[in-house]
Amino acid sequence: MTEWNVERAATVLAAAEADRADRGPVTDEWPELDLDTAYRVQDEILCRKVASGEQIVGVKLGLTSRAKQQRMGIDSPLTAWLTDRMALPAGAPLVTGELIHPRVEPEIVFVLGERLSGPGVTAARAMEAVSHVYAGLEVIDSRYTDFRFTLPDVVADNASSARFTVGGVIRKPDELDLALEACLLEVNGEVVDSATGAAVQGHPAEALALAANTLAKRRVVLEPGWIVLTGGLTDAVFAHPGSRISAQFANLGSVTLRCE
Ligand code: OOG
Ligand code: MG
Repeated sequence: MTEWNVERAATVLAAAEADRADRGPVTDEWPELDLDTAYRVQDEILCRKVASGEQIVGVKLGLTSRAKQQRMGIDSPLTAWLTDRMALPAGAPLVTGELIHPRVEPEIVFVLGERLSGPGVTAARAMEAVSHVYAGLEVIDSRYTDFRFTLPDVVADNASSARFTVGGVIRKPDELDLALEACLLEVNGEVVDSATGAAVQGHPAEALALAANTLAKRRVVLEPGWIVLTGGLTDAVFAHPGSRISAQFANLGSVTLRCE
């Protein structure tokens, strides 16, 4: 039997992504996989992506809202990497055939104007580092069958990251009360879910502070220009070919993905 290690887990998960072939949780075969090692798998997958020409554009938080935590059965937030390969330009379709079983979720997205480094970052300090706020849709595509995973599994799998897109309205952070920012999630013009920014850790700035503080333990500093996805406000919906998924925000405008 081959022994499990960081390299092997990275190879297996990268292959699942490249081949669009879902698989069982890594922890089924490697039950000793702990959280620190899972983050090393995540970093190893990132290193391989960077070596193949992708660029880091920021980070995402996952499992920051109760809606997401309850659906996935995991109650602790996590962080993962975003690369330029994942960014869908405005108006570009979501090509579902490139992915395994994509789901889409509405998120509040920050762009940093300054470096932000933990520990000790408060929500207020985090907001000072934000230059812009956008409406976003994240496309998640777990490499695990039926999105069934434990916390170390999903961390190793770069938190199911696949694609993301942001809306056309850019707001300054001090123009808005993001806790009260309302969002409707629509599929083919019908509202299927709704939330306010408070769904994400009470305020999306809390999620950003959490990212800065937990990434500090891995010696990662959030850099100016980085995008930060603060986590799904609602549960995610399946991206079926032919469907149109949009998030309508009260002040951040709307963002739509046409699924092919
Ligand atoms: C894990 C990724 C979670 C979020 O915004 O909560 C996430 C998953 O649900 O597959 O991106
Ligand atoms: Mg997300």
